[in-house]
Amino acid sequence: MVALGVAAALANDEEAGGSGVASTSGLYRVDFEADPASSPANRLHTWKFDLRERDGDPVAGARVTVDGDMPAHGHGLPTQPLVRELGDGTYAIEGMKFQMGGRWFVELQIDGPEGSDAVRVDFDVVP
Ligand SMILES: [Cu+2]
Repeated sequence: MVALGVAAALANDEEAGGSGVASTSGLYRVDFEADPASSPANRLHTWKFDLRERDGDPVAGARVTVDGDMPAHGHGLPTQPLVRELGDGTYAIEGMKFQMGGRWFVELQIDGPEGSDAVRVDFDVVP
């Protein structure tokens, strides 16, 4: 029943249009405005996400750094994306670029009022 509950919660998130991911230690939750798997190949673009505490409160003033990698190819991102706080717990990641289609992961390192934690998303970029 627990597994079913988790599946139902994930399904609800997807229906709401969000792509919510809990951080590794559970301190934060990141809701990406657009599904990472919808990222374009070989084009500079911006990601936006909402950063929340475990209880759902928006997180202000977090310092977030971004790294990404294509494990099957042994290379990372061609850019060094920068995170900018937009307010109300919303942040933008500027300078995102995936130079080819295939399997990628992106990791956000979050330093905020609740402590340090990381969020990782694995997704396929369509060439
Ligand atoms: Cu590659």
